[in-house]
Amino acid sequence: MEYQPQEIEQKWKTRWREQHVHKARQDSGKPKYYCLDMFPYPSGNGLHVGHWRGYTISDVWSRFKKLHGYEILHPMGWDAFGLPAENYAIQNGIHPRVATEKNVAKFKQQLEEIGAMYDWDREINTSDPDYYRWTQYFFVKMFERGLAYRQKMPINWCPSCKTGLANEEVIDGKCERCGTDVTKKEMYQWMLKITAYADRLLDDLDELEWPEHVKRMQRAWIGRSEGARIRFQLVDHAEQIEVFSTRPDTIYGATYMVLAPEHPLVGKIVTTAQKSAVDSYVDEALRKSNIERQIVDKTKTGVFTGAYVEHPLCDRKLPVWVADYVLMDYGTGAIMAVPAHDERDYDFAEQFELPIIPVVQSPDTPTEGLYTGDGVMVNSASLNGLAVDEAKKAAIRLLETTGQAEATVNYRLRDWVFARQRYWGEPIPVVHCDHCGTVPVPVEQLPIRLPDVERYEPTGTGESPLAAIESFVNTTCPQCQRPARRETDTMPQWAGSCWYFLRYADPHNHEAPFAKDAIDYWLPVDMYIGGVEHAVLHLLYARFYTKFIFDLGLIQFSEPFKRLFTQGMITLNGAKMSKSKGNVVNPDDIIHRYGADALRMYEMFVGPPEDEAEWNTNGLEGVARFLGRVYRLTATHRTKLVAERDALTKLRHRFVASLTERMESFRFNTAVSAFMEYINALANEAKNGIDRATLETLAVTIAPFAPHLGEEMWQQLGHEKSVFDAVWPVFDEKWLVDDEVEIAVQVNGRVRAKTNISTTATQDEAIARVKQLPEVAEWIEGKQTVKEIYVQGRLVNLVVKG
Ligand code: ANZ
Ligand code: ZN
Repeated sequence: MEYQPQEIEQKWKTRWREQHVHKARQDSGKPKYYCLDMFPYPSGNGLHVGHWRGYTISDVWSRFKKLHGYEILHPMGWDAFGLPAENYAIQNGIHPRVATEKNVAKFKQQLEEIGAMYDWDREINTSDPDYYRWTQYFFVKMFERGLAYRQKMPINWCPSCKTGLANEEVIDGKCERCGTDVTKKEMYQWMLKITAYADRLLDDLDELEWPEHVKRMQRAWIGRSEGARIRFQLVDHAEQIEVFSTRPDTIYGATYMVLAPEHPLVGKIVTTAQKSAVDSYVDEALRKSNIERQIVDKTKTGVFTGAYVEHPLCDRKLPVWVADYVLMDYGTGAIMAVPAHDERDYDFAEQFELPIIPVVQSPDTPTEGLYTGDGVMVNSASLNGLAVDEAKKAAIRLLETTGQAEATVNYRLRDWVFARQRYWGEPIPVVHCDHCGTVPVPVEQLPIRLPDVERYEPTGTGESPLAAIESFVNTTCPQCQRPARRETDTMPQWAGSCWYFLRYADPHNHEAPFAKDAIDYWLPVDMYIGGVEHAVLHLLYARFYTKFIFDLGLIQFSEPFKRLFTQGMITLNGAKMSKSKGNVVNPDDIIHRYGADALRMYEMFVGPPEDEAEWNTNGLEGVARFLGRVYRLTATHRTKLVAERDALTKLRHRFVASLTERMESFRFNTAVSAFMEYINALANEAKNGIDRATLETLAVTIAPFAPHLGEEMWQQLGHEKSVFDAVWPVFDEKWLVDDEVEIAVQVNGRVRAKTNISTTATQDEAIARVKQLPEVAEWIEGKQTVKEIYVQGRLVNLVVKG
C-alpha cells in the first residue's frame, strides 16, 4: 500500500499514449478551450525546474478546464530557428540542423516527463520547411501590400555575433545574446511596417484580459504622443528647422534650439568659427548608443553651431545648438528647448548659461527653476491666463494661421528590422532582378528551402553565409525569366513565433497555412501562459501578424490571446537559475526520486504563480509525503467504504468551494493548501470510516495537479474510464453556512443579552460582535473596558469601569 509514484506514473503515461487520450478533436461537439504555452527554444541546456513552472500551470489549467467539459487544445512545439540555436551550434561545432534535432529530442523527452496533456500529433517546428513555407507566404503577402520593404539605414550591429540586431535585442547598449557593445552599420534592410498598425495595437489592448503591467509595457513601447510639428525660420538660410513638441503651449519659453548630431542641417548651418568644434562633437556623439545618450541625470554635453532661428511669435532670435540628448530617430530629430519646463533642457541651460524663461505658473505656489507641472500661462502674450491644456490648442491655432505648425501624433514605435545576415533562419522569399527589381517568389514555389552548407558561421562582411552558395543565389526571375539573384538574408528570430498559434489548429495542412473551419473552431487562444520577458516583443509582433492576417480575410478575430498569464521565476538562494551560474535544479533527478506528480504539485505550492519563488527541497519533500497520505487514504478505505455522514459531507462541500474559488482565481499555491487542510481534517474523521463521495472527490480534484495519481485513485475506486472523463464536483451552499450557538453576554457579571454566534468564532470576533448589540452598548458606552473574557460557545463577559 506504499505510494510508488514511478510505477504509477509509468503505467498511466503508457496508457495515455496508447489510447490517444490527449488528442484534440474538432468534432467532439463540445465547446473548445485553447490553452497555450509559449513554445521553447530548444537550447542545448535542456529544461530546469524554472521552465517546469509555466508548463505545469498551463497543464493544471487545461486539465481543470477539461473537467469542466471543454474540448482542450494544449499543444507544444519548437521555436527552432534563430540566434540561440545557431550560437549553440557554432560553439559546439555542430550543424544547426543536427544540433536542433538533438535538442528537440532532449526537450521532448523531458516534457513528456511532466505528464502534460500535450497533443503531440500537432507538434510544430518552425525550422521545418512544411512550416516555414507559410512563414514565407505571409512575408510575400506583406510585400504585396507594401508592408514589407527595403531601406538603407544604420542598423544595430553586433561585432561579435556579426549580425544586425533589432532595437529590442539591444539591452543597455549591448547585444542581448552575447553582451558585446553594439555599434552602427549602414545597410539595406528588410523592414516590416508595424507602425501602420500602431493605433490598432494600442486601442485593442483595452479589450484584453491581460495583466495591467504587460499592457502598460506595450503602451509605453508604442509610445503615442500627441503634440505639434512647429517650424522655425533660420536666419541667413532658406531652410527651416522643424521640431516635434508635446508642449506647444510653452513656445514663448523656448530660448534655444537643439539639433541631433546626425541632423542633416548641422553641416549646412554651422559657421566657420564653430566648424571644428561641431565636427569633433558630432564624431564623438556618433560613437555612443541611444541608451547612453538618454540617461537623464548625466552631465549634458553640446556645442553651439553659430546659427540662429527666428522665434515664430515674437522678435527674439534663438541660438541653434547640437547636443546628443536629442535623438535623430524620434520626432524630427530637432527640438525647441524650454528650460523652465523640461528637465533635460533645464540641465543643459544651467550648464551652458542659456536663458530660462518661465511661462507656466503653478496655481498654488510660486515656482522657481524647473517646473514640469500643470498651471496657468505667463510671459506668453495672448496665451497668458490660459490653462496648459487650452494653451496647447491656442498655440497650435496661432501658428497654423501662418502655416508654421500643425497638430500631429508621434509614436515611439519604429518599423521592424526584419532581416538577419545569418544562416539559421527562414530565407526571405524574394528575387532581385536587374529588369524587374525586387520580385516576390510566387506562392506556389514556396518554400524557398534553406540549403545545406558547409560553413554556417556569419561571414562578418555583413552578408549572410547564404551569399556564398552560388547554387542558391543564382536563379531566374519569376517575372521575366532572365537570370536573377536570390535574397540571401534570413528572417529574424521572432518570425516563426508570430503565427504558430494559428498553425496548431491545423498543423498538417499542405494547401494553406490553416483551414477556415479549424481556425474558426479553435481560435483565438483562450489562455496564453509564458514568461514576462516576452511582454513586449513577441506579444506585440504576434498581435501585429494577427491583425494583418485578419485584414487578409483569413481569420475572424484580430487579437490572438484573450487571456495572458505571466508566471514568476524560480530562484535558488535568491538567484535566477542558469547554467552559467551552475545553480540549476534538474527535474530529471527529482522525478526519479519523488515522481513527476510531486514535482508538479510542488511547483504549484511554491508561491503565488505570478511571483518569483524560491526553490526549497524540504518543501518538495513535504509535498511528496502529502501525496503519499492522499494515496494511502484511498488505498486503505476503498475496501471498507462507509455511508455518507454530515461531518464528511460538510467538509467535502467546503473543500470543493474553497478549492474551486482558488483555482478560478489562479491562486494555485493556496489551492494546494486547501488540499492539505482537507487531508488533515479527513485524518481526524478516518476512525469512523470514509465514504465513497469523499474519495471520488479527492481523486477528481487532485487530478489536474497530480494526474497520474488522480487516475490511479479513480481506477482503485472501480472506474474503467479516465478520471478526466469525470466532471469537476459542485458544492451546495447550504453546507457552507456556519453553525451557530446561543451565548450569553454579561457586563460586569450580569447577563444583559443573548445572541447567536458561529461555533468557530475566535475571541476577537465574538467580542467585536457582542459590543455592537444595543443592549450591551448601553452598559459600556463611555466606560473603560478593563477585561474581556470569552468562554468558547457559552458566554462573553465584559468588565468595565467608570
Ligand atoms: C518643448 C517642450 C517643453 C517639451 C516642455 C517638453 C516639455 P515624448 O512625450 O516622449 O513624446 N523631444 C522631441 N523630439 C526629441 C528627440 N528627437 N530627442 C529628444 N527629445 C525630443 O516627448 C516629446 C518631447 O520630447 C518634446 O516636447 C520635445 O521637447 C522632446 F516643457 O518640446 B518638448
Ligand atoms: Zn525580371
